[in-house]
Amino acid sequence: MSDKTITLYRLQGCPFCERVVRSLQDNGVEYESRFVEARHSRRDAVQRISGARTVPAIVDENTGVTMSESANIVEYVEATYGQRETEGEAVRADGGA
Ligand SMILES: N[C@@H](CCC(=O)N[C@@H](CS)C(=O)NCC(=O)O)C(=O)O
Repeated sequence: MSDKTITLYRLQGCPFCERVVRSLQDNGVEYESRFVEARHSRRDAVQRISGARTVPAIVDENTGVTMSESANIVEYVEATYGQRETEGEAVRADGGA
């Protein structure tokens, strides 16, 4: 669960972005999408936040983390917000208290 905003910079039809979307959804993480310019050269907003023009990129205000690269983002989301499933039952992060 997250209190502050996670922003996902993404592009319509981008398979790497969809992979991150799936990971956020699977882990019940709320996020805001920011769709970037299709033209690489016009992605100044992304470059300002991550240093690269590639999407996906996320900014997590909960942790202060900004990162690119879908595989790294998925790993980060699972490590930070991951929920385990045992015998078909979701294990709550707070232990069910
Ligand atoms: N290795 C990157 C690849 C991401 C990627 O190629 N994204 C495309 C959009 S689907 C992009 O932003 N291309 C422009 C660029 O590579 O600078 C990842 O897994 O996130």
